[in-house]
Amino acid sequence: MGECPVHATDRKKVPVAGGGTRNTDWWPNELKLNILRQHNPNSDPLQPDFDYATAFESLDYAALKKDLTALMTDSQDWWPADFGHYGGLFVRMAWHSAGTYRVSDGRGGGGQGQQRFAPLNSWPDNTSLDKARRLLWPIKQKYGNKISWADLFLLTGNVALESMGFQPFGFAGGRPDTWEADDSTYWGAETTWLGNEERYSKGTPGRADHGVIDSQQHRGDDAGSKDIHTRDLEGTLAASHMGLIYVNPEGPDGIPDPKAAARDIRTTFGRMAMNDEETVALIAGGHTFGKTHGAAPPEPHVGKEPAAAPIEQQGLGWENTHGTGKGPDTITSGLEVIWTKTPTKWSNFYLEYLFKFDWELTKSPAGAHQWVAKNADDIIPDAYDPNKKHKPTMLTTDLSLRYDPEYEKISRRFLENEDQFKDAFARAWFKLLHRDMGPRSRWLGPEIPREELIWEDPIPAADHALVDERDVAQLKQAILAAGIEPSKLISTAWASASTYRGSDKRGGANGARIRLAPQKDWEVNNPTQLAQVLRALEEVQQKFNSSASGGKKVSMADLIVLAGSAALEQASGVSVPFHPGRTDATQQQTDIHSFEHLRPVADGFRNYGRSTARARTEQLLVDRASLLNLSAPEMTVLVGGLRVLGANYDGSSHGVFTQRPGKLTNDFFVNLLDMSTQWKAADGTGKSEVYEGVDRKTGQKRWTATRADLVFGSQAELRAISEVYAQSDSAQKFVNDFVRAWVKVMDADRFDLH
Ligand code: HEB
Repeated sequence: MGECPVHATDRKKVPVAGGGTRNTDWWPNELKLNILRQHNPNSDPLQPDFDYATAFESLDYAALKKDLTALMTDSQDWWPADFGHYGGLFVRMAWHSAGTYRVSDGRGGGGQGQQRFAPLNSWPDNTSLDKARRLLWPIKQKYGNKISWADLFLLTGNVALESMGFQPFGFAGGRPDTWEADDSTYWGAETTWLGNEERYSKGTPGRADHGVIDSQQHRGDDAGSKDIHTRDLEGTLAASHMGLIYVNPEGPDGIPDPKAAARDIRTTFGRMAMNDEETVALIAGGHTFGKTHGAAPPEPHVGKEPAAAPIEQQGLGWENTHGTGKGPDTITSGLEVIWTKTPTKWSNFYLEYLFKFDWELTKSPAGAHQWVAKNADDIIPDAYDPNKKHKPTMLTTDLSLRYDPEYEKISRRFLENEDQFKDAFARAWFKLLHRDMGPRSRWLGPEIPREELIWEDPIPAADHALVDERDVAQLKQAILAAGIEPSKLISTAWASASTYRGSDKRGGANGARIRLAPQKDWEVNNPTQLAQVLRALEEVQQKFNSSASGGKKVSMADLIVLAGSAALEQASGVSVPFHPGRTDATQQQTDIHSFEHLRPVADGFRNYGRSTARARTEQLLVDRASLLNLSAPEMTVLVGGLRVLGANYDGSSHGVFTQRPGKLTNDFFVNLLDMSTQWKAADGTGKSEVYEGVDRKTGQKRWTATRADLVFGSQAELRAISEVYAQSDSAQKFVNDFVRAWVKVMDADRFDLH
C-alpha cells in the first residue's frame, strides 16, 4: 500500500531483538505462562520502595478536586469542550475505565489504570478518550505519585458529576497503577474491531447469567445461534462486540431494534454485576449529560487509533481531517445525539423526553441509525453555535429503557420519583467505580461513604482479642487431635483461601465464607468432607472460646487456615507462619448469587474440572494461578506439593506420584520426570483428561494423572522448573518454597498485613 518498507509493521520481518517469527507464531496453541509474570518490578518505575497508600494519604485531596473542577470549564483550543464543559467527556472516560469489569473472573475494570495501554487505549469504543486523558495530564503532573492514573480517571468522573450538579455517593481512592498492558483478560477471539462472530457463534451460556456450568459447556463449536433474539454471549465476555465496552448503540449488529437491544444490554450489564434497576439508572443517569459525536462519516476522515498512529501523534489517535477535526467537527461514535436541553446539568429531562416524545428512526450525518423526537420543538442547544437549536435525539439503546417491559417499569418509576432515580444512579455509579477494589480496608480518602454495601462482601471487624503464640500451639494440638485426616485439613484450607481473585480482590479465607452458601455446596469443595471438617473445627473453636482468658477468641476463618498449617507442619517438619486476625462473615453479609461467580470452573491445584470446548485443563490452571497472583514457580511448587499431600478435591490418586502420601516431599517431580515411566492417554485419544503412567519395561501400571499433572513434564518452561524441584539438592528448597507459596495463598486477602 505504498508504505515505506523501513516502517514495515510486520513484527515477523523486523531483524532486531524480539522480532522475527516467534514461538507464538510457530505454536499458537502452546501453553503460555506470560500472564504469570506481569506487573513485576521490571515494568514498574516506582519500585521498590513506593507505597501508593502512603503517597495518597499525603495528597491535598481538596486542592486536587478544586483543580479538577476548574478543568471542567477550562476549554482548550486543541480539544474544545462541548457546551464549554468537559463534564460529559469525563463521565464517559470514567465509565469506560470502570465499565470493562466483568464479574465472571473479576478482570477488567478501572482498578489498574489500564485505559492508558493497548488494547483499551485503542478500542473503537474509547475513541476521543485519548483527548480526555491528555487534558488531565497537567493535573497528574502537578500531583505526581500522590494520585494514580487509575484513581484520577475515576475521581475525575465523580468531580464531573459534582460540577454538573449531581451529588455522588462517595469516592474511595486506592488503585495503584500498573505499568504494562494487561495480558490476562480474555476480550474475545475476533480479529477485527467490532467483530462478534466468535462470541456468539461459539457462545456458551455464561455462568454470569445462569450460575451453573451446564453440559452446554461441552457442546461443539458453532452450536450457538447468531439470531439477535436468541443468541448466547460466550462465557466470560461482557460486551457484544470486540472493542466495545457493552453494546452496539445502534442496536444488535446495527439493527435498530430497541427491544432486541435490551436483551444485549441485560446480558452485558448483568455480567458487570448490574441488575435491571442499576442498569436503567446508569444509562439514564449517564446520558443525562453530554452528547455523541458524528459530524461526518469516519471514512475517509478518521485516522488510526493510538496504538497504530504515527509517532508524531505522540500517543493520540483518530486524527480527524473533517473540518477542524474537533469541536463541532468531532467524529467519535459516528452518532450525533444530544439527549437533554441542559447537557451540562443534572436533570430528569432524559426520562421525561424518552416517554413524552414519539421517536422516529433517522440517520446521523455519519450515516448511523439514531432516533429523533417527532413531535418536539427545537429545544436542544447546539454544543458550539448559540443560534442553533435541535430536536431531542436518542440512541436505539436509549429507547430500550422505554420499550423493554421490565426496563420501562423502572424508567417510569424513576421519571415519577426523581429522588429514587438520583439515589439509584448515585449508588450504581459508586458500585461501578468501586466494584473491583476489594474490602473497604483498602479504600482511601475523605469521601468514603459510611454505609456498608452488600457487594463489598463485608467482613466484620474483630471485636475480640487475638490468639497469641501459646494459644496457637494449643489450638494446633487440639486440631490434630480431633481425628480428621491431615489431607482433609489441607484441602479445606486451600478451598477456603483459594477463592481469592487478585483481579477484583474478592474471595479468600477471611470471612470463612466456605461455611456459607453457596461455597459450602460447591462440588469442588467436596461438601460432605467439608461439612465433616467444619464440624470438627467448630468443636475445637467452641472449646477454646469458652475457656480462653482475656477475651481472646479464635474465628473459624483463622481456624480453617490454622488447621491447614498444622497439618502442613506435620507433613513437612518445618514451621508454617500463621497470622491471626481473620473474622467470620454471616450468611446475611453474603450475596449468594454474586458469590456464585467465584466458583471455579476448574481448580487444577485440587485436580478439579476438565477441558471445556474452548479451553484446556492446563490453561484453566494457569488462569487460576493468575487470579491468585502466583508466579510460574509458585504454581509449580504448589501443585507438586498439594498432590503428595493428598489434596485432590475428591481424594483421587491422580498425580499422587509418591509411595509416602501425606509427607511433603518432592516425589511428584522426581517421579514425573522419571524416564522409566511411559505415559499414555487412558482413553487412547488426544482429548483424554486422564493418563496412565506405566513401567516402560514391564508395562505395569504405576500412576494415573490429569492434564494438570502432566503439563509440568510436557511444557518446556514448567518442565525446567520441575527439574529444579526434582534435583537431589532441592529437597529442602522444595519444602521451603512450598510453605512460602502456601502462606502467600492463605494470606492473599490479608490487606492488613501487606
Ligand atoms: Fe453512553 C456518550 C453509547 C451507557 C455515559 N454513549 C455515549 C456515546 C455513545 C454511547 C455511542 C457517544 C460517544 C461519542 O462521543 O460519540 N452508552 C452507550 C451505550 C450504553 C451507554 C450503548 C449502554 C446501553 N453511557 C452509558 C453509561 C454511562 C454513559 C452507563 C454512564 C453512567 N455516554 C455517557 C456520557 C456520554 C456518553 C456521559 C457523553 C460523552 C460526551 O459528552 O462527550
